[in-house]
Amino acid sequence: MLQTAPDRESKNQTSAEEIDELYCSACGHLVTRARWRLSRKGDHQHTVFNPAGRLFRIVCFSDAPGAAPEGTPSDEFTWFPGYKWLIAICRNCGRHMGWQFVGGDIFFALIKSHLTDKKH
Ligand code: JPQ
Repeated sequence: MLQTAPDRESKNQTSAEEIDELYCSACGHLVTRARWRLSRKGDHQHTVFNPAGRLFRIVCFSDAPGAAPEGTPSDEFTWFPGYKWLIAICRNCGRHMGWQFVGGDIFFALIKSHLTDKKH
């Protein structure tokens, strides 16, 4: 009998779902999804400095279930006026992934280089 494996079972085919997935670049934990990209202050991506002089390239998402906000909201030097920020860490390995911003709504701004679309 002739048998053909369904496409999805083939190792080097990637599903639309997988392409969407964005993982912690340190541990591979699923952090957010490309389809949850968000524009804030006119752009998805921003280059910002914090008061310690550290430069971050950040990208905005409406949600990031794999990142946990930590501590209490602060409005010190906030990059998004009207929003307070909390540090957001990878729920699996604890790496600093970016920030959760809380204001009229809630969104995440994640450090671009700490995300990868490649599964470990
Ligand atoms: C950002 C920080 C804080 C750290 C402890 C790494 N402005 N906060 C968030 O300065 C800042 C923000 O909106 O970088």
